[in-house]
Amino acid sequence: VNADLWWQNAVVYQIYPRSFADTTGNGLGDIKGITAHMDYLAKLGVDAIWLSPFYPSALADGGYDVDDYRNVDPRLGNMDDFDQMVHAAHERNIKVIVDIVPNHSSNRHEFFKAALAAGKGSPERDRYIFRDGRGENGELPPNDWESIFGGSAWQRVEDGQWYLHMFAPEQPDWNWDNPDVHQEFLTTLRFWCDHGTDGFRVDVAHALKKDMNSPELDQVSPRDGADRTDGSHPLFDRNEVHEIYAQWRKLFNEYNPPRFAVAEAWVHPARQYLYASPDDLGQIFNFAFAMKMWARNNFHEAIEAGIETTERSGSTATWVMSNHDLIRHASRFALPQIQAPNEHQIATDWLLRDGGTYEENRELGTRRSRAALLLEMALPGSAYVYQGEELGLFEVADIPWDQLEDPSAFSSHDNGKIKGRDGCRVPLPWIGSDAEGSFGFSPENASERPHLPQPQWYKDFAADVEDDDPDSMLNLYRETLRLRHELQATDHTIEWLDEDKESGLPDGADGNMGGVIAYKRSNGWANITNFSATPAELPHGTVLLTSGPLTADGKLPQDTSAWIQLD
Ligand code: TEU
Repeated sequence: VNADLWWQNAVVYQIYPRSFADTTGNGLGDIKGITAHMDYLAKLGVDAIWLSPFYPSALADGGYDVDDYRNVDPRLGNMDDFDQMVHAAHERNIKVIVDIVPNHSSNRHEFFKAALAAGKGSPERDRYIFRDGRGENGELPPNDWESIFGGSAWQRVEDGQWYLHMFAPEQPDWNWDNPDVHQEFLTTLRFWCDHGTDGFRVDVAHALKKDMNSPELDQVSPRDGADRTDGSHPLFDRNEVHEIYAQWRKLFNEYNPPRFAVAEAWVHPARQYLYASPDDLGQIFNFAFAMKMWARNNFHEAIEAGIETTERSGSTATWVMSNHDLIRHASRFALPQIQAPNEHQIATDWLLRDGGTYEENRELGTRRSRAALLLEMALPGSAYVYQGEELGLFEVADIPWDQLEDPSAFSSHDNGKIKGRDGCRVPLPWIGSDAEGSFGFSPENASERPHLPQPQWYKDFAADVEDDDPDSMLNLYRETLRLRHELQATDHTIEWLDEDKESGLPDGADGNMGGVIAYKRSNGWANITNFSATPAELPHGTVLLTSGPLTADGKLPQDTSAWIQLD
């Protein structure tokens, strides 16, 4: 195996640094907290960690509002801590990926302050997207666009001009028609490569280039996303964005090994290969996998979309069940009527419903999560695991409104049900017996509480509790990742075993997740998952791993997966 291609079948563990582990007691996770848990990550069996932003930030959007791209938030540590963390990871053969946020900076970035100070028409202002307003005195925004978090996508500044922000007002969009912006990001990428970083996750990679002269501007809005898949939409997934990534790729390839990159780009499956090509970023998240994981959809389509991107790009597929933007999948699966992952809408009532329903739901969500893990991990390509999913954590549905942090919650507040993305970002439980404290997230003498409140049920999900329990989610993840390494085939193909795959799929109206999903790898390693109500026959071979017990007559019950070495 070519060592440069370490990422092709990697299991990448996403760390949301402010919620991982706090060593200073300020209630925010920090870089040293990651270093302190490197053995935990090594034992889990991950090949790489990806760190969500840890840069200086006012946290208007959980750190995706970056003040300074080439530094560590002082509350999270400093560059020495970062270097030590990379060293500790590399010692254990774990790669380090950082998050790069090129669509927007924060409004506290040095360049944005300069843009405000230098005024209208200045070269400094041209690094962002400033326009005059409409109306007699320019008091109306340049157009009626809504931002992705809700509200106008334009914010007025003191001299009367308006700047574009696709996300929060604190996140002004960079102008990628300006060469300074290109230069600034090349400098930043080089900075992190030189600090030993192995790769980058590129935030909203499909949004950087906008055609602000398009005659169609009044028919589109950032909030609506891209509805066209030929590269001609004025705001998203424009072909010119690949000129940027071709330049980045040249820089990445100057390094040994070449640096890795994965695009976060919500584009049509038919356009994904452009980002995944070897001349481009090289890999792209396949969100179809997460999106199809609920009633009335089918996995076959999502898996085929991922494999197709592989074939068209020469990259490998990616699989994502959860991340810091999506409702935790254990919760999505715990409902008879499974929720879409990005609706940010966990009704507080179901989780807390009286009469034992909560326990029942919890059991269902756990069982389906275990089955989904085996389904995911036998697939070729990279699997992205979000911190806490290895503990089987549920969404924290009952964070009081006044303690929420996420801007997507506040902007939709009047709906009364949208609680935003904080429920999957609650600081991790490490020590179950520390229920009076912070479940081991912060040190004992901490001066601050964890930045989001932890629920009491965390006591059952803490890492030390699960470590001791052979049947825990944590130990299933460890065993699954270990076997996945051992069994990995040399190619990136699958062959479906459930030939009549269409007819096997119920429509999910009764709340189940689909039918029987079975495939094999070229070396005879097969996964069979049964999401239907009828117990399924196992194919002939040796059972290597199951997500739960088989029936008395050796069949695979509902919501269970098995790995088989075929005869
Ligand atoms: O997300 C991009 C993005 O499109 C999401 O915001 C998505 O639309 C939203 O979560 C609704 O599902 C990236 C980051 O992952 C996210 O955390 C940031 O808020 C966003 O970019 C802005 O930087």
